Amino acid sequence: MNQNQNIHIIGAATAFGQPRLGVDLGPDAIRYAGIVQKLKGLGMSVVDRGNIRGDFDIEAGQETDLRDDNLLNYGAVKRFNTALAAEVDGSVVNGGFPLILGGDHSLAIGSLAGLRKHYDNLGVIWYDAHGDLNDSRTSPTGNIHGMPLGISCGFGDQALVDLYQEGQKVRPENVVLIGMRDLDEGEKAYIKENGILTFTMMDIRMKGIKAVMQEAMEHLSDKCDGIHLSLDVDGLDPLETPGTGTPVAGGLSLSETQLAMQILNESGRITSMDLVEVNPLLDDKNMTAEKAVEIAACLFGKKQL
Ligand code: B3U
Ligand code: MN
Ligand code: MN
Repeated sequence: MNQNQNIHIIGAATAFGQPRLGVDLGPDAIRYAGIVQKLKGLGMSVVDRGNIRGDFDIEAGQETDLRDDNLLNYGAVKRFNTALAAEVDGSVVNGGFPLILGGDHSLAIGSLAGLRKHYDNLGVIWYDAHGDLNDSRTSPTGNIHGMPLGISCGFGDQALVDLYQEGQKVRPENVVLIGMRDLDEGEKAYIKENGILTFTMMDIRMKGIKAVMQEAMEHLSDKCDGIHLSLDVDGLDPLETPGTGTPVAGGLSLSETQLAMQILNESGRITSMDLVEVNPLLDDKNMTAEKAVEIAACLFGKKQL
């Protein structure tokens, strides 16, 4: 990581991509857990650009382009992400490292759309229990937080695919999935058809997280002009990060995640990050937000003793 980099914290206070209230409080929970002080303590320059909310009341219920009822809160997700994309774009224009705090994972539609303006071959590391590769036909829930990576790869509702800038934002061959243990049938088919490099929890148990992260970076380093880390705290085991809406047992430990972040830091190649799905209303004494701060600190150079 470039030590001179100016971190721009962007609070993406959205819960529209899923049904559980409180994930929109995630950015503030992570602030209360001390993210700004922690990153400044590592010598980073940090600017908190506040929260994106968006003005959703005025047009609520007046969607004209929704032809599909398995895309819940469609209009709100679309408007929120358009605002977020502009903010992320502006951050990069101003020389920042966008650190987007969520909020549910539908926010990655906006962060990747904003980043697309600056990268022709953006790599994406998707650290998550889930693939988030559904579209409205394959989704078992209609929750858009299960779809952002598919949408960003150009698969799904056309207006969401075309959000902020027309077309695909990320090529599937530039994506690496890490921590997978809850994939829907349609997602498995999409991964296979597109040859997405995927590390399930079983792969991680067999190879170790160090080898997995090295393989991920080897896959992306030469061909990508930037690498975005999209980290869903449900990638970790729910014993570590209970404050999240769709916990799945058998996940990564905090120490594996610390090591993964250290390897990414040492690569010097990560150019932006989403840190998502922290829900303080489901948490135990804000411990999930505290873990989120620790994860970010390791990405920005904190070393274990
Ligand atoms: N794959 C399921 C569950 C899910 C996806 N992302 C989260 N949960 N967080 C779905 O709803 O698409
Ligand atoms: Mn996710
Ligand atoms: Mn997830």
